[in-house]
Amino acid sequence: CCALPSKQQRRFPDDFLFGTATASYQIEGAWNVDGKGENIWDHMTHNTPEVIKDQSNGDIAADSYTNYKRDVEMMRELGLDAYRFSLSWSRILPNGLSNNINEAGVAFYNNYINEMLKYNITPIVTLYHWDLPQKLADMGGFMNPLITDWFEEYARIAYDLFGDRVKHWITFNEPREICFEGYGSTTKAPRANLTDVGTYICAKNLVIAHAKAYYAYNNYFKQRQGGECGITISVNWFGPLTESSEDEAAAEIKRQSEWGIYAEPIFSQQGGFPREFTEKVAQKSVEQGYSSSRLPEFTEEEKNYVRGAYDFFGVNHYTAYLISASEYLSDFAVPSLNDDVGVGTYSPPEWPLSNSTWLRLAPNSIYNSLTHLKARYGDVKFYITENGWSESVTGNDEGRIRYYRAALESVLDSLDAGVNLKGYMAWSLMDNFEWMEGYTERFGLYAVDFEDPARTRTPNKSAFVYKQIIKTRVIDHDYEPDSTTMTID
Ligand code: GBH
Repeated sequence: CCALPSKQQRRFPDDFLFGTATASYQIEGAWNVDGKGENIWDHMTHNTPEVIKDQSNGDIAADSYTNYKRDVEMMRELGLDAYRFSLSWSRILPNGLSNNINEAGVAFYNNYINEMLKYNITPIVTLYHWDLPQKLADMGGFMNPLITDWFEEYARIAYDLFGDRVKHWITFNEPREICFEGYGSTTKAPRANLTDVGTYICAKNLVIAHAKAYYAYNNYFKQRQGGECGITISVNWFGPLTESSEDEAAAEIKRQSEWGIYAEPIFSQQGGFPREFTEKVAQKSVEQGYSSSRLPEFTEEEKNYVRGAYDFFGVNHYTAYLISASEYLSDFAVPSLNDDVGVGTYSPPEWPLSNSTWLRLAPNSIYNSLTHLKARYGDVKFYITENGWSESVTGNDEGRIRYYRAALESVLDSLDAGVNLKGYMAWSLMDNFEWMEGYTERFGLYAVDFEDPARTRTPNKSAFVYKQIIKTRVIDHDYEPDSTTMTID
């Protein structure tokens, strides 16, 4: 009788926001142009270039400061609903503090935002994606509790300047990378390597800074401006290597140490740091001769202030790891977060590897992460604020296409499971300065020619595939673009 559809194709909701994400230091360049102040990435790459794989820096990067209209043109070519980018704190406040607002920096962001709005592209703004004003680093950065006031003042200035047009605010990008990588080890600026307590002091100060910025928005701007404010946390999936209760417990403590110490204070009912992890650090600290735990406590007042300080949970998701209690081969510093946790991490070699050592295509990892977060924290509103794949090939980037299709199937599985997921941002719109990896790893839907003074951008095949998914709201695994020329539909 009737023609059945050849394939069961699931649709993304019409109001689901498809976007791409970038970060100021990774794309803008213009590091000392028009009054911008120095930040910790300018400082580190200029003073110790040897810490960056190719000795490069973000002085020019993709030069979005000059090319911002081309960036918006690419957003239009892709048919994006939204674009997530970050503000450079020291471009707006050159010394980090509120007394000196750099009008040229403000004008740049006004132009960028207005250009997006002209074409109905929704700006999603991150206040802090790792480029701390150097002056604030000189005063202790996230080790100094005053960071909570410095950040709140900066946030208020940003809401005041841009909040008439920006309705989605993200306070911090990836607390783990700020705290563990920047303060607890040496894998991000400022490379403080305070392995014993750096991560933990930063974690407490950061979640309080987030909460202050959240309440500043909620109490003084939200009614007039009508937007929302949340935080983005890196949530990779950490599952047990075997079904043993030891491995399950190991995976749980690993999750608590990776994202729980930032998510639990904000999103849980009870507030404060996660329980098992808190007990573990306390016990280790006693064994090591400390008279109190290396993990700071929250006062009851602080706990109550921070919990519930969100409108949404931004998730940066890339991959998964399998965790074991027994295969623990440690060359970790003692004391340190990894030593406190004391578990083994395993990456199955059969999971396809990207051009980054840490990034494999893991099955169902978005679904596993989001359903876990929903079970733990309740019916929170989520956005995936980053997800992407590095590849050495430009042009015919089949590995990236396979990754995005798999990821978006996992997004649909999450929606089917009732996760309140409102949008998805691909990392990244274009190739950019990949932190310690310099320009050796490429995540762009558009390739950037960093040898070319014009920083010409050229769409990879994945750009055409993503565009088709956004347009049709379905994933067609057989789709082949019939052209290599981009147009604006
Ligand atoms: C994101 O972090 C960042 O938000 C974004 O700026 C960045 O460009 C993107 O990832 C791609 O890397 O080299 O083994 O020490 C994702 C979390 C944490 C992943 C640090 C890479 C380094 C691991 N990142 N990690 S390793």
